[in-house]
Amino acid sequence: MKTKSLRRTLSLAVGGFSAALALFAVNAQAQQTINLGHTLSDSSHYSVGADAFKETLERLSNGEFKVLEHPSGSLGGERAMIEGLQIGTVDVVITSTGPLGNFVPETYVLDLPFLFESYEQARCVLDGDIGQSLLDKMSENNLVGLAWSENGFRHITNSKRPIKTPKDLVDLKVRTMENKVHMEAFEQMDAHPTPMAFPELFTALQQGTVDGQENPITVIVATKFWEVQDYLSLTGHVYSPAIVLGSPILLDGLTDEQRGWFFKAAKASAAATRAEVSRLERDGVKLLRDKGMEVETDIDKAPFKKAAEPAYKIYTDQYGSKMLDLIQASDC
Ligand code: EAX
Repeated sequence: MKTKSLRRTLSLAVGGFSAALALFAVNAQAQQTINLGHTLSDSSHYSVGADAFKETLERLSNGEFKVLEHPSGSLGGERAMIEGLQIGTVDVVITSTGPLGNFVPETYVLDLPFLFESYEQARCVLDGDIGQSLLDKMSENNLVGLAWSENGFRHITNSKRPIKTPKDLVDLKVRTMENKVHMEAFEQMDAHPTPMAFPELFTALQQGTVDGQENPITVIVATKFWEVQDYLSLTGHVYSPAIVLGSPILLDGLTDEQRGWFFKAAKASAAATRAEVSRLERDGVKLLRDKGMEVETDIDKAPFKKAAEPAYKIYTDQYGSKMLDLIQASDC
């Protein structure tokens, strides 16, 4: 009798233990870590967006997904991270369109200089049918376009001289993104465009491998470029979108509900990033002046636009004018 009850207690205990183990296994299996990468510092507008992505996805999924943020290019430059999405070594990336045209040529249109005149116009186009059709193109190229986010209007910095007209760019070594439309535009302005991944840029400026670079106020602030660049010219020569991209290897394996959480998290990320871009557009220039940069605000954009014009023909000769016409004819 005694033995029997002992056996029963034991078997209950064992049963309870395996139930607990099974539950643990379910939890362990159900909680999936999502690796999110971007190239900017943990104080940047991308990090604000990454935090919003994390908060939203973890909340909507009730902890089923846990997001691990990898800022500062710790997973590589933007081109390398996009490749990572395609082979499944990275799950989510916040990136500029810099290297994106190499994967999805339709996005080159967005890199044309002076395409957009204001944040309102750019956001309106990206939030409408045109932006959606470009996001849809991602899936034809082994990527998932989750949401358009924002980097900002790009301006030129350098260590040599104030830039007021395209002539001031002659013979200046300017780092550009690994993007042929950008390179073409700088070539037309008689600068020496030097394509380079972002994580290499600070050192290249420091060592004088290049004299200058171009990026939005957001990036100039987040990367402390004042430490290696004396002059900033508010050329606003191109609007630089950002995009939240997902890995098809991850997303194709999820349920519709789970995928929906990723899209919502990306939208929340984009909204938070855009708000931070707007804040830095208000406060950033003063901060950069306080840090010692000489800022040229009074830039006549007409000669820059003229100098960039051939880039449009080179683009349309290769990719046609359909996308460009659509953007220029939009109500935005
Ligand atoms: O996406 O490469 C660049 O200059 C980008 O603007 C930067 O990585 C943020």
